[in-house]
Amino acid sequence: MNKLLINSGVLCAAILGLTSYVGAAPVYLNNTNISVAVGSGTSPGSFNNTFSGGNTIEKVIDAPSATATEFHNQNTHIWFTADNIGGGLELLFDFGQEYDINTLHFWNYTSESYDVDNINFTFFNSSNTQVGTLGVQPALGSSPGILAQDIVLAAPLNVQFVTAFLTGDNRQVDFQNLGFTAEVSTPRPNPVPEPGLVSLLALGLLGMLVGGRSRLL
Ligand SMILES: [Ca+2]
Ligand SMILES: [Ca+2]
Repeated sequence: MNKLLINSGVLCAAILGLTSYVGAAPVYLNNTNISVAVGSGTSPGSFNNTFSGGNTIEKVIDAPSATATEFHNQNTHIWFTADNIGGGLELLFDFGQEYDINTLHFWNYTSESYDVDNINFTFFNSSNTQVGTLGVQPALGSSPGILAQDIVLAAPLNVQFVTAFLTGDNRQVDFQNLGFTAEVSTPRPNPVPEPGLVSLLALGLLGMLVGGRSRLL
């Protein structure tokens, strides 16, 4: 076989190896891959029947997908009533690793009398360094089947921990789920090619030069 052809093959293989590094696919984060807890920043108030019947705060992240429909009942929703205006519920999310958030999903209650009116988010990376904040005034939930409102975000990146403070203008905080679609963060800056690949590429280039010269001779 022609030496130039062989060396071109080696070169192509090396280039393919370098360019095969691609970002991870977006995933919906729920109770199968993240955790949620009630934060100590929660105001004095009542959880009403949120925890009755053995239910836990995991009800916040139990939607199977971002497009899931949820119906309002004692086993699906969270209902917190703050003692004072301005008081609210604090939730702490732990993603287990850093993600770049693409979309925020929120399944709100269906009427103004109990729905969530404002959410203040604070985002932190794996070192617990703050990487962003966001204020959201969510829409009312659809009825009777409650679908998520999707809020597309260009950032934040490299998020592992999220704090969300949810309030209602009338002290009521009632909703079904809070979710995120995100991609596992890639190391930044872009990773350096492995030494083996660099050597292979150099070898391919050298081979092409030698091969080209021998054809000229
Ligand atoms: Ca739920
Ligand atoms: Ca309201």
